[in-house]
Amino acid sequence: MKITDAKVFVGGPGKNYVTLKIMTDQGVCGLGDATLNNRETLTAAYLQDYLIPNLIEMDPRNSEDIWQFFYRGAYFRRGPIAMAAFGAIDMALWDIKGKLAGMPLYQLFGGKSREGALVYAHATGTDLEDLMDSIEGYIGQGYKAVRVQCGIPGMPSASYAVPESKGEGRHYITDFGGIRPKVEIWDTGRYMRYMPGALAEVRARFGPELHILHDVHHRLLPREAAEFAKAVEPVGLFWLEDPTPAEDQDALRLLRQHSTVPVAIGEVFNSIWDCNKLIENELIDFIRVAVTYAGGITPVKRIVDLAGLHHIRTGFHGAPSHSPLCMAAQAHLNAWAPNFGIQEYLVLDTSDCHALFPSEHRMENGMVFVSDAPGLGVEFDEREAERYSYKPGTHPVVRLEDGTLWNY
Ligand code: CS2
Ligand code: MG
Repeated sequence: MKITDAKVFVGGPGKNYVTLKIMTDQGVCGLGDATLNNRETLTAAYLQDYLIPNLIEMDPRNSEDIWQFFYRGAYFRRGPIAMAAFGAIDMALWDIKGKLAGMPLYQLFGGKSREGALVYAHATGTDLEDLMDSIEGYIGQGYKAVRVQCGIPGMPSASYAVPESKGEGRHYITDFGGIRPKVEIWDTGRYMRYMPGALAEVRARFGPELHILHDVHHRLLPREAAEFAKAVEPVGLFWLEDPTPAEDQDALRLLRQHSTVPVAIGEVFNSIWDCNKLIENELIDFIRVAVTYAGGITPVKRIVDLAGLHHIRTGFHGAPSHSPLCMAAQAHLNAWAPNFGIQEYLVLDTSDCHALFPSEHRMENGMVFVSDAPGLGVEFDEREAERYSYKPGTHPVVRLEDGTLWNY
């Protein structure tokens, strides 16, 4: 069996999805996601200029060897662009494997450990009352878990994931006004003084059953993160996400010594080497890698297994950063993983998105139910794709009030 061709598409409804389609001499095709938020043309170029020409003639069934060939063959290791491009190939090869076997991917991993997988939505508000309305809306739709973020009084500009006007509902991070980022101003003191009380009010309003998550987006230093974790302990968070900068695998030690708040980290990690110490030292409770950025199903399954040995559960990244293909790969892992925790879920439900990526994966009452179709269980409508093209966009950048650049 041989790979005969592969194509890359960039574009989508409100997003620049980077979609890879691998064709074989037996008529079976595979799909994969290489969407790297706000740097989408780069993964597409890596695929087109180097990886696809090497893929032609390879046997698509040897997904492990192909992954090793590209990873080791690059010599310069890791990095989000390379890993997202390898991730798309790996996903597509698993898709082909599933179609050849006539089985959904979760069957190839070991079958289902659960029927539905718990998901969380993003509730946001310009202020606390606006946030409460947003949470109520999600509870009304059947969600059992919400990530909560709100504006902070006196903060010089909107904070991470906070909409600019009231009742805006969903907040999309990417600004499609070009590639020059807007600047947000951040004040750690204001955040530290306000947010623990705000989270306590959310708990008081919605009672003990609701799973409440909160994302710090890497903005605190290790000592500040430890103080913040202690302050929010009475809230009973499901998790505190990215309290510290992600590069430093020792940064969570102090927090761990002072608090039992569950910690989630990993949406920016590209490999097992970014989180092996966090996992082995049991400094976290949830690992948040995404199948795309972390190099595909093959390496992510290894991370999930390592995490399982250390009582760490999954909480895969699922921001609008990822296409329904990545979300499908994660839906199959979520159905199987003995150490599944929760899934962030913000993608599969828009009608334009569904028209571009038709599938039987479905969301109901705050749970995702995986499709039983062979492979990933997602199609790609190439005629529908003609409606879209690449649009430059960017995240904001963050500065302190004196101008110092900070972590977005
Ligand atoms: C976030 C992301 O979903 C999350 O938890 O932290 O929205 C993140 O900001 C984006 O993926 C950045 O591209
Ligand atoms: Mg996050």
